[in-house]
Amino acid sequence: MAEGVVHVGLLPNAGMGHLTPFLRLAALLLKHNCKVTLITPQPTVSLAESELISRFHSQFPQVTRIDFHLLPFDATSANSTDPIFLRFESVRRSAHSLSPLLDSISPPLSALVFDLTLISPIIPVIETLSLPSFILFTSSARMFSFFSYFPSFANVSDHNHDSLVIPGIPPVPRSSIPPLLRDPNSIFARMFTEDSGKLRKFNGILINTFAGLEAESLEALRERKVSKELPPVFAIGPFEPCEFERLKKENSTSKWLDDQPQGSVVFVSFGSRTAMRREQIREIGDGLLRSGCKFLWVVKDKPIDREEKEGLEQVVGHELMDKLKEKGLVVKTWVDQNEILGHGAVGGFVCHCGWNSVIEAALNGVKILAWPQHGDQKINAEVVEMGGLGMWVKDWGRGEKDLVKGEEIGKAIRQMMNNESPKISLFKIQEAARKALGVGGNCQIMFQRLIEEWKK
Ligand code: BUP
Repeated sequence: MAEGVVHVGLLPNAGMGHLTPFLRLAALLLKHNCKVTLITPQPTVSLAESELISRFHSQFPQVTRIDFHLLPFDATSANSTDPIFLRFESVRRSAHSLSPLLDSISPPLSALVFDLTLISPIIPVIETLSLPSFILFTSSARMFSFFSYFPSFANVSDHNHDSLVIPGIPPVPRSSIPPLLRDPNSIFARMFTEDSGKLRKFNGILINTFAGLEAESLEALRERKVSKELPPVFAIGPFEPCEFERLKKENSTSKWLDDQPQGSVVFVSFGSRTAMRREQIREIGDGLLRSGCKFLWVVKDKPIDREEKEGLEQVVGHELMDKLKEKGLVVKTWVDQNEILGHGAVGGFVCHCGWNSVIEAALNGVKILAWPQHGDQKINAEVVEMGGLGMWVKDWGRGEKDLVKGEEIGKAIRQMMNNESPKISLFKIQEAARKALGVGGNCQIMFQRLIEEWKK
């Protein structure tokens, strides 16, 4: 390796929402002339992950690929049926075996960037190897503030107030707290409790965000209002989607979109891990018809693509499906979301507020109707609403069993598509995103700072 070249190891955890930003970061590091080694837990949970990893390595053969084979894991001991959480737990329990693997990498790593779900188990590894280490936090800066301030909340379930106060940022309403935090035995709550007080052990935190969307949270973090003990936070976003993510032409939806009028289509997707109940799926179908808009709707019936067995007609229902076909495009396969959001025919996005999706909407200047489902999504939906990227009907999905009726869905979609929400300031956000990415923009500045640090 040429002298002074930085070698970065990237260690994502399971799920497209975690893998995708790591691969985008890898592409950015290559652009900045770094050497990259990608360490991926194997086997992957979903087909989408293994296909994306293959496409990534075909485009970037210079990236060293290391498969991290997980140790046997008894899932019955983990108190969850969610395949992604189970994989998080399995990777955590295998993490100690990373020491010899990382130690054998040649030339040695200048730094390791790892997933936020691996905080506690990675500490003994980086301490043994004296390896500079950085967390890639795959959610918003607001969610990071909540996570890092978490040790200061005595006990979330005992908290009587309507909201949790975090210094420097607007309070987080109780209703936005990830529901799994109320079950102290859940994998999610255990990770949160075990990990959130240990951030000072690392050299820095990387977040895929930008000041045009999250100025207040970033300032509070920079000025150490949230916590005095935090390592430096690098806002290195927005990450741009890359060429290796593109699907083959025959899987593209752009042919259908090309025939639709400018800004007329609402895109509906709830991300890679949210499978809705059949009843709710059918209400969404009804809502789309009532909205009077054209639509492109990605239906998911199972949390993991390998388990999707039934066809669209069975999931949505034959009669409804016939009506839907006249007005829109309904699919049950992986789509090129970024191509869709970048198409001029798309005028709005009914979105679960997975953080990658929020950033992609901001980059493409597409307004959001937020319909958060679980995890960090309500906190991200607050960012969408406060930042002027979209609107949020907060009553939806309050009780996890609540059914949102088609009539309400249709009405909210119409409101969003007709720009009836005065707070939306799309153009400003898209401009700020472009500025952050441009020459001399914040993204470049942050990368230069990081690379200088890694060269030390
Ligand atoms: Br579904 C789907 N095509 O069909 P998020 C998703 N995506 O390109 P999530 C597609 O997957 P977490 C599809 O563009 C985004 O980059 C989408 O990540 C892409 O949500 C990514 O938005 C999904 O963060 O993950 O999948 O719910 O729970 O980790 O937020």
